[in-house]
Amino acid sequence: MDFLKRVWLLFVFSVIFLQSEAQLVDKKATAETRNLYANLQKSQSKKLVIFGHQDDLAYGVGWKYVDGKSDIKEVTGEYPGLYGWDLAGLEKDAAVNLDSVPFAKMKRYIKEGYDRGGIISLTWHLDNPFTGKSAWDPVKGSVAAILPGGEKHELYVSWLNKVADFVSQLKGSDGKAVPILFRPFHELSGSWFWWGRDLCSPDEFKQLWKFTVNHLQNQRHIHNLIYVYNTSDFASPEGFLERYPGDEYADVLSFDSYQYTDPVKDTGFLKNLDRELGMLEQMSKERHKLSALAETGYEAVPYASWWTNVLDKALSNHRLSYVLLWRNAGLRPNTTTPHYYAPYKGQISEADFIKFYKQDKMLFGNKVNSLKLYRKTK
Ligand code: BMA
Repeated sequence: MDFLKRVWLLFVFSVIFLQSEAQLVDKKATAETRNLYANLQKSQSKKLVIFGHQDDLAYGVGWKYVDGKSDIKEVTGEYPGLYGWDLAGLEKDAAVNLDSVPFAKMKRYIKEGYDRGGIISLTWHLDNPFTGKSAWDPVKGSVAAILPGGEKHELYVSWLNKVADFVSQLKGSDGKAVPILFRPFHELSGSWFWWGRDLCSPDEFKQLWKFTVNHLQNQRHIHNLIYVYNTSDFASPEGFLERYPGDEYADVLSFDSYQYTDPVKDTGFLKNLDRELGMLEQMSKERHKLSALAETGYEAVPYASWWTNVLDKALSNHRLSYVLLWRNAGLRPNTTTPHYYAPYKGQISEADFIKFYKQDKMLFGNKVNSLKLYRKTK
């Protein structure tokens, strides 16, 4: 082989190699964060799916703040593989988040989850800095007001700094910064939160996202975050990507989708979820990103075989790194119907959930622990 041919082949191989290597948004990410991302790319490519649950260790149906307790553990014998938490309230220096979880306890639960080898994800239903009301205050102009030069920009920066402080305090027993799947401005294609689709332009949204990432990384030197882009239900790749800030600003592509109708009479949810997961898989593959179903569920799971007859039927056709079920709040103040998305001991879908859990491809706490996600693997 002559010299030029060798140089050419070397060039071609390095291009292929570089493209197949998954790159994080944060080029200074900690070793544990990089390892987690690389290991999740591997488990996703093997069609393994990690099971997650919001607020799992804090409370469940009929109980609150009992050390070691978890509805998922009571039903399956194992903790979930991923634990979701929400930061809303931090911005106003509250001691508890919007669902009454004390931040001091949350820090401890995050440490416990990480020490067990599990994954942590964080959302932030932050108040509207423009109006001072809740996240569910869809007022046009709110995003514009917090961009650089906007009248509430400094206020937003001061809130973001509180998130940076919190996140930098999350350490495992090994003293390492706990890697976090950070999913800010979630369900961005809906219009129920102030950062939603009808309330700002795609360009304003992208500016907000980029500012947030750059500030955390470059001003606050936070290097344990994996950035999760998240829409609500979507009809096309174009719709999903309308507000996508670009491959250099997102590590995970995800969406949220809930069942609202009776699945026995209406198969719409299953068909739609299957279709969305297909589009997501394709978009993630093209960009070497992770995909996730970042929130799902059927409130109070009134259909006994929902897990195998609905959720699993959609999941099993696709590659995705994790699925997270929303919180088991039980009865909320001033309501008559219980609010929960995962079974508890005695719930009607318990037996079916156990079947779902027993599948090789579903990863709960023990299997996730054995994957050693924070270590470098070959
Ligand atoms: C919603 C409900 C609310 C909760 C909010 C943020 O879906 O669960 O009760 O306050 O999420 O966690």
